[in-house]
Amino acid sequence: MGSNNYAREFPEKLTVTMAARAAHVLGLNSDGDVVKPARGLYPHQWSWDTAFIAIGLSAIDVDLAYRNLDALFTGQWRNGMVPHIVFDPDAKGYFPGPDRWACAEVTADAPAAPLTSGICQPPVHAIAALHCVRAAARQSNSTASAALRWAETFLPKLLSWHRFLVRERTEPSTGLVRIFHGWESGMDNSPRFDDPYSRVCPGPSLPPYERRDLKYVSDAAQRPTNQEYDRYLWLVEEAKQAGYNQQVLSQSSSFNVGDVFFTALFAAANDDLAELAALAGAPEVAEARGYAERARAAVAARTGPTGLASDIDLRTGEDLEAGTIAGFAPLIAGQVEPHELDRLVRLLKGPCWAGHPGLKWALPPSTSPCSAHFRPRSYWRGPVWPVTNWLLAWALERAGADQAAADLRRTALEQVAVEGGLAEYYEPNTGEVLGTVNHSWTAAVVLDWLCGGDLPRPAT
Ligand code: 9WN
Repeated sequence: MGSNNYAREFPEKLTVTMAARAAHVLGLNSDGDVVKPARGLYPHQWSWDTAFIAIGLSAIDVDLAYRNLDALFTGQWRNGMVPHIVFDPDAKGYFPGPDRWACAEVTADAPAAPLTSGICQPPVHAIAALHCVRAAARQSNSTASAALRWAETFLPKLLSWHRFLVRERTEPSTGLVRIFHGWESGMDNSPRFDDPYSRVCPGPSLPPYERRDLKYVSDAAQRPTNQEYDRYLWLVEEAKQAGYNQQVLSQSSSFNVGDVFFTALFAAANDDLAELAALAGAPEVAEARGYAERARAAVAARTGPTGLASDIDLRTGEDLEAGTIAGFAPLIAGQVEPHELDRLVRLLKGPCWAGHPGLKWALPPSTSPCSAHFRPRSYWRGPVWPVTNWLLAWALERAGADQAAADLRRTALEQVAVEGGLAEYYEPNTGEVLGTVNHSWTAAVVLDWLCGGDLPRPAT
């Protein structure tokens, strides 16, 4: 599914300025070919960031997009897991770094080089790969054939990653992908995880540590709290203790959540994997379709009467209803019935989400402003994230809700244009830029919105 090209709806000067700025930010955050999420705060390669970065890069340099995906997968584990961070040995200053994870010391599954973290993030890489291949196909015959050659080399790595998630992470009774750390969701301190985290009790053996993230944000309230960090670090100790063995962790981890948003992205990624396999003439089309169907069914089973889905705490069986953007998992998972789509669009535009009267921009915050958990400045507890706007708009367009997708993208672009910066996240009531101001995935989604997709069609 190609994105619409919003360049045709913005004044040319603004489009050129924003696109140039977005490309500049990606350059600013690059070390050689590898685009990191942000200088200072995130100086290594992150897993799902890399997929969005590739999507943005595909509009301007598709070979560079492939190289970023390939670089990430040099850190792929022998069991297929794509780690959430691939460390750059020359970049210092992020905590927890490779010493704290100690993956290669603890398990033969982890590569000795490059060093990596020991958990994963949402599997959006097949979505990015297909996006790149389609972008290349629109550019020229030679880029189209080069794209197929690249896809043939990338496909086995994607398959091994998806098979890991099926074999090691799919919880049999719910069919949901389980996560052992809030970082795996990509929505670290979302109130989705408050209850499960309340049961993570750091022991006295938690080694001392110094947070580095607070050096890079102007206000600590925009980041997770120290108590949350203790729990994050404790889970790293538990994972090491289990030798990063997934079966052991499924019994021992004090955080064990069936994540509906992760599972929904897995469904969508398998649809795209099936399409990539078909394009490359590979035999795994039916396998990927089967994974997609099962993941979609698991999300559907967690969808309540409101139309939104909820996570489950697999340790206690508790439903985790927190009014977060992850509730839109059924939209992300795809193949929603027309009446469900209507309802999801109404909810998304309605007074508890993008239509809330207190919001500066009609964009869905990470937590509903109607929820008691809503905190407008605190990371995944309320701010608006351009990257989730991209995902929702992409899913709406894929479902055929073109107008809703167009409205969301246009407003998201306007927000970035007016508020300035290519921020990691935005305060929903005031529009203030929060987190890092030159964030790669924000730059990448802006580039895709402005320059990706089909070229503008002449008016008829
Ligand atoms: C921990 C890089 C990453 C994103 C996550 C986001 C944040 C890291 C952190 O930054 O997490 O992985 O240190 O806060 O929550 O989604 O991938 O941009």
